[in-house]
Amino acid sequence: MKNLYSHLIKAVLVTFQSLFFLISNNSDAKESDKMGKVEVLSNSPRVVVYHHFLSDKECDHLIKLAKPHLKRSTVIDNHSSGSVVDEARTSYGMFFWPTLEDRTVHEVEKRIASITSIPRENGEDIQVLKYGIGGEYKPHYDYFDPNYEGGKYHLQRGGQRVASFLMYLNTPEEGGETVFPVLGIKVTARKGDALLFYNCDASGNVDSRTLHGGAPVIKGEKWLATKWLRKHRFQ
Ligand SMILES: O=C(O)CCC(=O)C(=O)O
Repeated sequence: MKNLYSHLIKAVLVTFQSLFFLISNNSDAKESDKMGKVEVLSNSPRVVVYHHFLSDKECDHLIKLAKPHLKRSTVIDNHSSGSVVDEARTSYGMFFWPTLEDRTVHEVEKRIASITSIPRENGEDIQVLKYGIGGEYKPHYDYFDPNYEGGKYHLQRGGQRVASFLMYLNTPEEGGETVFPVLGIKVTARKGDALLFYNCDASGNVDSRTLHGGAPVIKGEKWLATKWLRKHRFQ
């Protein structure tokens, strides 16, 4: 009888240990399982919100990693291969680079590739942006214009930006929505949600209806991570 009890206790212990191992080593599955509702805001062009794409912990971690590296954001200079500070974009930002990218960044990258079906190598590095009060990005296009020198240069580095993937890392107290003036769409910045839109149609033609911007932050601050996805491998 004593033997039977000790076997039983051992079996229960092993079961608990295995369960604990499975739970603690399966954090990737845990995060993606929590992913919430998918909201299609427009079919043409395709504009979709993935609620709870990131966990609170992932959002906080991305902010913490990015914070020491923020610099005034720039926009592409149409007349050269460079970029310039412009009053149309008043955020501070940084791009991740390989040695700064940790397990969380890799996991987020993997999840973006899986949800968009666009290979990771086609993506530009993730960029984290911070907007203070009044900070905004006036309506613009993410795609390049081949009629300009700047556009031509950037197109050589992996082709057109076929899609944009935006992840809200916090919830501003007021303002900071992502707006699409032509489509009449306004997306509330909510911590953990992600917004995907396609800048090109199925034939690869750019779609001017994707004109979009970040509305001014009225109260609090806004943290955003963006990823631009190219047609080909980004180089
Ligand atoms: O801040 C936003 O909501 C929009 C950001 C944006 O348009 C961009 O980074 O291209």
